[in-house]
Amino acid sequence: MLDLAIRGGTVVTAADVSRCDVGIREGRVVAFGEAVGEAVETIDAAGLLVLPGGIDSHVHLDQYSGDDVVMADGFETGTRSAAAGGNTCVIPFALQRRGESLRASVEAYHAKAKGKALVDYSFHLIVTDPSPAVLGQELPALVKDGYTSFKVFMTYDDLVLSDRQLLEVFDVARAEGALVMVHAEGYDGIKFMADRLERRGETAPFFHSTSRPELVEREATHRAIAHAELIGIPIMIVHVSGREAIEQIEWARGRGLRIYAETCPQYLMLTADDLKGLNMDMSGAKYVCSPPPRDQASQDAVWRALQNGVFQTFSSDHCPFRYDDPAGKTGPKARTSFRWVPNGIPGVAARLPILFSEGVKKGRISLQQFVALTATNHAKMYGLYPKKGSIAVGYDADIALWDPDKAVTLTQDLMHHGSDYTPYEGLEVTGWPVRTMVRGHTVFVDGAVTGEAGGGSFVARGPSGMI
Ligand code: DUC
Ligand code: ZN
Ligand code: ZN
Repeated sequence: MLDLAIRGGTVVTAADVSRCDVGIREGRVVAFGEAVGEAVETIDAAGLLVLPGGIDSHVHLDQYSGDDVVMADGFETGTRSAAAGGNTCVIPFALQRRGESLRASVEAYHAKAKGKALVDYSFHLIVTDPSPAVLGQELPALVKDGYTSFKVFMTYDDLVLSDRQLLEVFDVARAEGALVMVHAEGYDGIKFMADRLERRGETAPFFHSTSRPELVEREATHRAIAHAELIGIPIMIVHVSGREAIEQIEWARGRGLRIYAETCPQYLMLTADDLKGLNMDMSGAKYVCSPPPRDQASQDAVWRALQNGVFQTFSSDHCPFRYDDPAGKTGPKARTSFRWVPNGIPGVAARLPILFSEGVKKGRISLQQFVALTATNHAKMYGLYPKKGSIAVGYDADIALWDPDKAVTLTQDLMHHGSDYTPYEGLEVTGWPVRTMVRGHTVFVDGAVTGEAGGGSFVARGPSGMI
């Protein structure tokens, strides 16, 4: 006897679309076919799509962001928002602060998450202080413990690594079989531009985008690729914003290098003009993220790259701050210059509806590409496969039921997050997750969050399936 049967839906994986039932027992898929037999509970999925739950492999939750700044989501509200957006697993970051042991930072993030999450979660490491102990002992031990990916930054005073340090981290990743995610924006170019803009009195949030033009992203992307080639590892370039970085990635692929890439909803839906707000007022801060949104030509390039396989993953880069809050986007320091506006926007709940509506419904990508870009490839890239990321016998029953024709206007209320705004307010989408199930348990249904804090579990990850 099954615990649960999902009957009559259209099941989509990264490979196939089929009309069949899904049988679930003890949180896992155990049967898949025309008729899966008796079950204690049945969900009628007629007219619905049965998709692997979204895996968002790039979210920030409860992450230290400066002494006077507070991130708007911890693990409870952030994963509630994830569930409301059709996601069953998220991978946030454990940030090492300089001088801190990496192991201690991982333990600190576990403490933040304990008993809070509604969906399953894992951690990428952010390495900011690659000391001999971190490189020689901590990273190798943490990779063995299931933290098989780490992010490095090429910008930000508190996070930036030198080229030498990047090479050293890359070398450890090679030796340990870990995947490095790179934030590719050049530190000195940004600093130079920001100083010059401030001297000219150009301090409104809009100038955040001027201070980080595409070419600083292009230059850093090229440099990261060169370092990866020198060491002989694949890398993942995260949050790619536009055509200049895409050209570098395509160039590298043409040379036979395994350079992976991720993009995010903001690079499809927003442009630098959004940062102007109303007449260059502070409301532009709602759209300040890094890299910044670009222009129409770059949006077009991002769509093409999603279609032709340049991007493996589509993530939210959910990095939420409140707008009307002294600890958020409009704090006293942020009002003095774009330089101090916290970088990041919420998006974990909006990611899937945006790509479904703008991508699948508008005929730009197939349903199978949607599943690959939002779930399967995340699982393969970050070592969650073959446990998560698809619907198949033996996999966790992480499933989202979608009404492909439901028309919805995105509003703050629908996001269920801790931020006080969504950058996508008013966007009309077609297609909506009507039920989200984590290991067979419904955590969101018909607009209501039903999951409980602590229902989500930590998942130790294996090596990337892509290296
Ligand atoms: N990088 C991210 O990955 N997220 C938000 C801000 C940033 O710089
Ligand atoms: Zn980043
Ligand atoms: Zn991010």
